[in-house]
Amino acid sequence: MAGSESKQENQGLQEHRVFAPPAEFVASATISGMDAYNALCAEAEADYEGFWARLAREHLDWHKPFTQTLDESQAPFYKWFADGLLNVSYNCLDRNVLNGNAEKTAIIFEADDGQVTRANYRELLERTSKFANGLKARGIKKGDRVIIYMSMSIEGVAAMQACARIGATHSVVFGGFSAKSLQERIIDAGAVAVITADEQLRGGKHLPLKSIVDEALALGGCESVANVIVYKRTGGNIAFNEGRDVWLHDLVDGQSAECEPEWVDAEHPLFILYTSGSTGTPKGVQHASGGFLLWAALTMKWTFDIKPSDVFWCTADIGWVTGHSYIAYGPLAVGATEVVFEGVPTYPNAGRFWDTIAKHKVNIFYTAPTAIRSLIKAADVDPTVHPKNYDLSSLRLLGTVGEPINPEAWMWYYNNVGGARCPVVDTFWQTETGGHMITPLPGATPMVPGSCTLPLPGIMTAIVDEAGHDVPNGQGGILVVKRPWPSMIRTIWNNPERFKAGYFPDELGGRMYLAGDGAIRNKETGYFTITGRIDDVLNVSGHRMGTMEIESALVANPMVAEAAVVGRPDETTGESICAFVVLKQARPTGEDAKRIALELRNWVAKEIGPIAKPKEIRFGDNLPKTRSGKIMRRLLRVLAKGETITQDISTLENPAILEQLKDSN
Ligand code: 6R9
Repeated sequence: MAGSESKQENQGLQEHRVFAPPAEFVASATISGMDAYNALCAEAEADYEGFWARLAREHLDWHKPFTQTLDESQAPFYKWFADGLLNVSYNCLDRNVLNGNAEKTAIIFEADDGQVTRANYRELLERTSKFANGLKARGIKKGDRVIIYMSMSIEGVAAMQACARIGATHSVVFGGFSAKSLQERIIDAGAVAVITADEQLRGGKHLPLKSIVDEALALGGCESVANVIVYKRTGGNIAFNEGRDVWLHDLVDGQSAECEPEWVDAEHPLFILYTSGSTGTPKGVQHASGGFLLWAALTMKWTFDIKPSDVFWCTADIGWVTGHSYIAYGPLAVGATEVVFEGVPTYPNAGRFWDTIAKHKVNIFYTAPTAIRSLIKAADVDPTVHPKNYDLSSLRLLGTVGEPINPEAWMWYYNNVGGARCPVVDTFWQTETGGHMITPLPGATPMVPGSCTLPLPGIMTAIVDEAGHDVPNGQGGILVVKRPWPSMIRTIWNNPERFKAGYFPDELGGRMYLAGDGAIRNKETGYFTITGRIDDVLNVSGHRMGTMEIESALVANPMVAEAAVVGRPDETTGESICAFVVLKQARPTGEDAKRIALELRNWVAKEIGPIAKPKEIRFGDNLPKTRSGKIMRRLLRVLAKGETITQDISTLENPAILEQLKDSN
């Protein structure tokens, strides 16, 4: 199981280049040198609860202090700081205004077309408060769920903050998801409102949002939604359902710029974020207010070494967890200035990231390996968009997230973007973990390309075998976290059983958090290298997708009898989706096969969203199955890669099918 995809593992093991953090960086770092790191780890080891209690008191403002740090009585439904009262938006906004940072820029908004607008902390607080008062005026209150299906914008961040301010639990749905995906999330969350924009602008194109909301609501089952709040982004033509729909500018018009925060207990659900698992429909990962915010703020200081003068830029979308922790909450909780970017890395050309870094004098830049790989390619084709043509001297720290970074891409990023002067933090974490788990500290950890190095202080990661026993360094296994931590997933919305079975399986004793990734530690250094998912979750361009979800979407098409989806390594996107399909009609060939494949790809885009489109679809009369009827996905994975099958196929019912599925249409 773990380590079956051994390429990354080998890369991690064979990588001998070590990059010490630059001396000037170490000198001014929040965690300066390995001794400081080790001291924090020792503090956590010696008094785990005391360690977290100290940090929670130092880094968050509490309306009412907590008296109990960790409550394990309902494990694995852990509670942190449970009797403390706080408000997340107060900690992100009011706190900075009161600390003398009212006029400091909170957000530099870089629009798709390059236009720039700014909001300082005072303005962001006012906009959030008006938004919050507007929500209240529409009857939205503490505990309600609100779906946010928005373009990247100051309003998107304000929408999240406004929900937090009134104690409503938001669930942001990435703007690339289809009406059907949106509908499923609305229903599962039981949302009372949807916040959206008329359209979004990406790469010069107008993409619909509001009309997709209309479509989702029309699919049925969404009767709970009484309000659709629409931010006018483009002025595009949209339908308006008077009574239900309201423009954001009308909602906030006349509202007071002051809104007393709703003080919630630390365990109050701040948000639900849907993510893919190995089986079934996407699961609503539920996060708690206090623990999540603590870790978002603390990792800004530890991993990103954020300083008051820094301009921070995380290129993620607020529809993913990275955009929650490192756009909507973390940077604001520490009073930083951040860039919020609406566009895409390749518009107006593939130099957009580098140009934007130069334009806003970005100091800390955080992006995905898939973006780096595609920009390496683009710079090969068109040397004018190579980072060397841009003034990137403001950069002092680089980060990556979402998938393993191959050492070659790491080196390119380090040399060409960071000028061999900026540490690179390869941050391993998940929607469920709320923030970074295993990552270098830029002023302490010697870096090895392709390794996320060591866990953060207080994060008790380990590698175990399938019975939950520790494996020695140098031996691959299953990545687990042995103790609860404040920003961990609390439950799966509406499905505590799935939470327990999926993340705290009895096989591992029921108290270890199962990450779903394989990992290996280097024999000498103990450094972690993530070897990839051990379940049926794919990672395409850093987006998580379940093979089952895509299979279900394909099978929902009336032409399709059966489908199996596998991932295969892809130079740019990390993994890509390959689907093997059996139609109800005879197996198509030639032009027919091409036409139907295109139709099915578009079908999947409609069912789930364009990010789930298979890159390739192959048709067969059947699928390779065991005698008991199980599809042998491991064989399909080999075929998808274009390799020949060397494994044992004696249990295969119909070996002849392999020949048919071996080639692309
Ligand atoms: C934050 C985020 C989580 C999955 C995770 C793992 C992969 C993320 C990684 C990494 C290797 C890294 N992953 N960061 N693999 N190195 N630095 O991406 O959350 O969308 O939930 O994905 O992504 O497989 O399990 P999410």
